[in-house]
Amino acid sequence: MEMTFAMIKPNGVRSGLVGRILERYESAQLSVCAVKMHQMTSADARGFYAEHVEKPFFPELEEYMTKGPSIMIALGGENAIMKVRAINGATNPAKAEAGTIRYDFAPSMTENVVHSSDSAESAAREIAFWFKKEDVYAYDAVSQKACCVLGR
Ligand code: FUP
Repeated sequence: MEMTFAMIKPNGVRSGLVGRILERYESAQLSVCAVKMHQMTSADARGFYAEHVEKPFFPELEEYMTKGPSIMIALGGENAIMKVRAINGATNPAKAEAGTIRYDFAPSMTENVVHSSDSAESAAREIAFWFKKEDVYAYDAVSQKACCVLGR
């Protein structure tokens, strides 16, 4: 059982895709373990995308990510990290497989609608970046699929 971080980016929220995107994750036996809506500041974007700050595409990415609220989500379940990457599709929607979120909804590489962690290390960093520990519910506590987990 593992946890990953996913985000519905500003154009996904603005286009009314929140319900449809969450449905895809939940239909894949993933549980929402934490969720919040938040509009990134420039400081947020620089921290969250620290590895990209010096890249040529960063100014455009920063503008996009700060222009409206996103939905931040921690998702738990079996193989959660790779499952969500597969459901989202390739970073560049032109290369995304049919039936993925980016194939269906993303207009461009910059405005690619969703994010998800690419490794266990990224997942841990990204969940901690957006959520306080006590606001992330254990997968088992949410899904009730394992016994003996009470509260958080
Ligand atoms: P991903 O792992 O799919 O979130 O993608 P990356 O971490 O490589 O990139 C983060 C975001 O930067 C992407 F969602 C879109 C943007 N990006 C570009 O706009 N151009 C690039 O060449 C690479 C990434």
